[in-house]
Amino acid sequence: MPDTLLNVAEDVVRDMPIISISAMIVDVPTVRQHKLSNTAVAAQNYVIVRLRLANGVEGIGEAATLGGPRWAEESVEAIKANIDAYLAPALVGKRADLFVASGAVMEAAAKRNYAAKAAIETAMFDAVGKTFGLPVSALLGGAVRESFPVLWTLASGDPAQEIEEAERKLAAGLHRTFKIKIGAKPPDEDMARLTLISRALRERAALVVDVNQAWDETTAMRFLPRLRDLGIALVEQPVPAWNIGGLARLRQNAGGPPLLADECVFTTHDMLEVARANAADAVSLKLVKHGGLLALKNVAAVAQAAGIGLYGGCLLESSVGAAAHLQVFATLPALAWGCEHFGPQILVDDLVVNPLRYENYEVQLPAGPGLGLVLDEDKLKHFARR
Ligand code: MUC
Ligand code: MG
Repeated sequence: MPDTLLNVAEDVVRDMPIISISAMIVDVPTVRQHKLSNTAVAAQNYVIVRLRLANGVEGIGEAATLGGPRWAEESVEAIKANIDAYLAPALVGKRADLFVASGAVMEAAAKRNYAAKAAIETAMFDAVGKTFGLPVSALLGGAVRESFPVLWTLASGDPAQEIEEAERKLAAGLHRTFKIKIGAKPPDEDMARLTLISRALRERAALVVDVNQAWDETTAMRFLPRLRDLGIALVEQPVPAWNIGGLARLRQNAGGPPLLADECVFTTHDMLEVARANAADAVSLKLVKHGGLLALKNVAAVAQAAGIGLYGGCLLESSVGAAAHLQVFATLPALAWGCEHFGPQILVDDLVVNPLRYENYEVQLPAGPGLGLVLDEDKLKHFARR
């Protein structure tokens, strides 16, 4: 037997235990207010996780929220509390490279808490990748793409501002697909807003909308054909997350654009239910919903088995969370609907010294070991909640 291989394995076992996990809350203002159907934000709140291995390497991860516990049930305060009191104590001393076993440890320590678990698992992958000099994508099966078509979301609610913002993005070669957040206002007002945006942009850009669960089935049945006539290419989560039957009926009978499942798919079980009901054309994949990089791949596999397209979703992450998504998106055999990781660009500043790069309507997969990022300690201090 080649001794050297055995020696390497012994080193790995010795070096891989997690010796500490810390969680800090940061609040980063956005360049403008971002309005969804059920909340509006002027700052993004994140928990940054720092996880240290016995070999001295530090891994980082991020849990994003949107408007406190309004988009999903986790707030940054709850995420930090549950990491500090339950998840970190359960994992300290365990080997960071045993990702599946660690997932089971976290599952036993806390139910759901998907954003918290995803941030910790991301930090484990980052630390192990840095230890071996490998990008996280290599640990997840290897990258099949190095850059991703990326959209920009229009969400001020003011169509004149939104058209001007989209024109700037188009002129800069940054984005040519725009997602418009609707559902905060009555549907007729949204249709008037979308008519202006569609008239101004539809010849030069693809348009999609996100209703964020705001309509009931009857309203959606009435307005989905209007969205099709306005040239909308995809409609995200028009009805409440619980109404998977309604989503299926709309997909079959409304004659509207293709439907994207978002808030109705957190777990593999949710994905299976949507697939069985033929309720969606595509699914939005997000670490905060699925609970980690491996779980995201599992949800993607269920979708793919059912012929449901994959879309790289976001929750307005900074470069830390966005890079984690790109590392796993890079390994998906198909990502038919592109991605929406424009988050770092809507923040007044980023948390790393080497932010994600955007060019030619795409966002680049960072190079280098782990996530490929280096935290900016000054910025972290500046945005840390006191
Ligand atoms: C969501 O529901 O998709 C992602 C982009 C954006 O503007 O809002 C988020 C959440
Ligand atoms: Mg959505």
